[in-house]
Amino acid sequence: MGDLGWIAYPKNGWEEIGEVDENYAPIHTYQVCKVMEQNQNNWLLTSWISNEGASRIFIELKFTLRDCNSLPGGLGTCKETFNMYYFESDDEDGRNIRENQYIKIDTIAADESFTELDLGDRVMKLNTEVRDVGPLTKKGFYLAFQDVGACIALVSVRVYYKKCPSVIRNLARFPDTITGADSSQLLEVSGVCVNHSVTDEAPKMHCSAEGEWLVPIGKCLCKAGYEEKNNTCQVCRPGFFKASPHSPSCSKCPPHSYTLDEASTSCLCEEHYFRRESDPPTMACTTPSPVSSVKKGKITKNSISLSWQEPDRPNGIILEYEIKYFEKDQETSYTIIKSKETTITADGLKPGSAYVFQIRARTAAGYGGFSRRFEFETSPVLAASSDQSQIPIIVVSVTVGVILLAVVIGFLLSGSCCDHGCGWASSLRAVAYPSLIWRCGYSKAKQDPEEEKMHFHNGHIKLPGVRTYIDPHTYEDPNQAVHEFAKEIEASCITIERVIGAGEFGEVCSGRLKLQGKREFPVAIKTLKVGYTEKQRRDFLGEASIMGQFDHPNIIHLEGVVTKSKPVMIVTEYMENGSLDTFLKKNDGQFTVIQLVGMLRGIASGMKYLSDMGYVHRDLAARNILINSNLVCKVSDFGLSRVLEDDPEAAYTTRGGKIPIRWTAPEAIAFRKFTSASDVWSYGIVMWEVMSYGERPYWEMTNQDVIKAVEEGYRLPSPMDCPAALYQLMLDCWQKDRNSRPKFDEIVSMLDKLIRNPSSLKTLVNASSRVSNLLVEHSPVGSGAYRSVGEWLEAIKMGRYTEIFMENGYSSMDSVAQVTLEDLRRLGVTLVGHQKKIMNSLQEMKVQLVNGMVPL
Ligand code: ACK
Repeated sequence: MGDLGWIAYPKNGWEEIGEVDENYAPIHTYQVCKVMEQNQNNWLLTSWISNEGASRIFIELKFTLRDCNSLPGGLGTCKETFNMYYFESDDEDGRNIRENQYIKIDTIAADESFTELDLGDRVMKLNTEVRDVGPLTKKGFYLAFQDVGACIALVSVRVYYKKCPSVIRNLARFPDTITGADSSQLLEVSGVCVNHSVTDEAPKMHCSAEGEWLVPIGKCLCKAGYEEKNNTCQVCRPGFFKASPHSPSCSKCPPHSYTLDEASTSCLCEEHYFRRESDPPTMACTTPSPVSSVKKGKITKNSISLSWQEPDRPNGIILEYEIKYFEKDQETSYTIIKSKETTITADGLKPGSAYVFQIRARTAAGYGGFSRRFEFETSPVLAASSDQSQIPIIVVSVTVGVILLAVVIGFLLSGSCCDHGCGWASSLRAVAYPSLIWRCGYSKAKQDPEEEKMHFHNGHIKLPGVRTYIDPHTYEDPNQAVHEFAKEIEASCITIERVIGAGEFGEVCSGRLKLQGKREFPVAIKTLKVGYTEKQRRDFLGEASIMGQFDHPNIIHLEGVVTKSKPVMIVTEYMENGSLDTFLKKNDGQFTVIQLVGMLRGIASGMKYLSDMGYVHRDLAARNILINSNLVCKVSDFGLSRVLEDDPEAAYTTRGGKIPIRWTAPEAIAFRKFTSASDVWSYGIVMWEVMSYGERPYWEMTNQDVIKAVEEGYRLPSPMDCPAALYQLMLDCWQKDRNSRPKFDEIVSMLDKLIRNPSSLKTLVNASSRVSNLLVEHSPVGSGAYRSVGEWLEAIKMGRYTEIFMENGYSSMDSVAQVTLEDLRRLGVTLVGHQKKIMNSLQEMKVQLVNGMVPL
């Protein structure tokens, strides 16, 4: 409302004028209307506008423009356009710019111009035009509007740039990022791990020219002692712990352990409970098992020999035993002996006395409990002692000697034994590997058990269960991607039975796969024809690298690949009923609505999974859905650039890309904006295909006509006998604004609701609304079969209204097309029967017109 400081010259050109908008709110406008005068050149310069660091800026103009035809005699000099320019400058004193220094942005024309009648009605036909300028190299710029003799009111000029707003993704914070200068440029932005998180793989995302974040790469993980909640890392509460960043969440302390602290990375063992150093922190704390069976050995008058057995569950290697003994009833005075063996001799005892023994074991975790008490008595002193006891001593000495000898020999041999040992180990391995190769089953390049557990991605550890799709293109060596995501199958495990179709790269066959330890089962086998180029091989296997990353009941399951022998093959689960479009065509009208919705639900669920993984399919269509004998639908046909190359439906667009036009969202056709939202559009088309049993979307219309019709707001009509709720869902998927389309998870829940409540599917789209749905937004009625309004009204026996129509400005079929029921009432067509007749006829005419494009 204030003084904008804009400059108009010449002074009698553009004028600043107070106006009111359609709601009678005051607005300022700049107006010029020198339509009657020759040689107009009126300039309006804005003040300096800072570009705030953006290198591409957008200018949205709102203006009205007077229709030259509506000006009496003004046609000679009247113009219906004006020009917009800009001039870059680092500061505000670039005002004295010569006209020829300005750079032209565009000539601006109106989509809608207004006539006198509109003015009388105070209806402003506001035009909105957006232009963009870039790359900008200075700090700011001026805009200029040049009028050359039009009647314009400039109502608003909005100057803005686009940015990808600050966001947290995969626990990394990405800053506000101004989009690049080029309209197709993606800016790679590095993320910073949120508090208490650490880098797993350097997090990156791409800021598109549209201000959208695309293609997240890498991620952060909450560090040990913290877990992920709502995009933040929250501390583990006392009693909980998280040992490593790779553990998904805080876990309760294992049995017999505790922690009183927050952010614990492990729990302490309760008193008398232990954990070995090598035990993982997830393991419960335990006590070593007590020694139970103690037997007496030789007893003399001064000594007692004992032996016992190692406990059944020692909870680790027993390092030594502790033997406590004392004379019965003299517990306060006891002796402790430590022994690594399971035998001891307690000597120096009193003859004929009872002794109590208790034994406990020690492991790395500490001592276990003492055994129960064992009581033994020494021999009494005999009057005449014999020296028989010497004999056992000699026997024992000989035995010990033999054992010692054995130990020494063993020790001497042990140096070379190690070599033997390693030799044996490696030769054992050498034996094991060939046997692995020859056995039918999966062989992996890496057999290291660590690597079985850990998943390596580009040198970074990736835990199983991380659910982000990795583009095989990110691998320098595509073969690495295949072997990372697909298992290698021995060709000898596959029996090919029949050719069932032709793929782009070679035949598709059915057959059987027999893996070791598994029953033979049917599979589909895609083959790569001989004489392929390296690129074809890469593209062919690219599909396996993608498919191998998915694990979902509604995504076709990859069994593995054959790459070590020829032909190169991709082996997937077998889907008895083949592709969905063919199957539905073959079984036209054979299924209940619930069965069809069940199929749609499956597809939506598979797509939800893919979109959660960050995978955009780009070629979702019934022909790319496979269906098995249980009518379970699975999304298939994954590829890279290839996706659109091998689809016979894909056509070249003016920009050179190949796109399956009928299934593709307008923004993807127009500027290759493929997102999960464009997949949702395609999903809507698949819904339509399913509900019409494999009918071809838009029938025989040409691709060009489809693009045009969709752009003009036309949408496919409801399939016959289609539940209204499903058709509404299709229309939602076909919203022009991709952000207004439902997300796949919403589609799944919506279909689930319908399945749970089948009566909601009873309301069908009736025939008349089916037809009217062909017409959305600006339907171009007017060039129909009737040459005049009179002829039309006569034909439907409503000729009596001709005069009223003409008097009220409905003189052409074009204007008649806009007539509403309200208008009819206003015109005095009050009989309901007549209103119906006129409205129905109008509708029929529109349908006939549209029929040219979209036959019913
Ligand atoms: O309609 P269809 O019988 O189903 O013909 C095509 C053909 O191969 C070429 O793609 C069929 N097909 C592809 N993958 C599979 C599969 N996993 N199970 C069964 N048939 C398949 C598809």
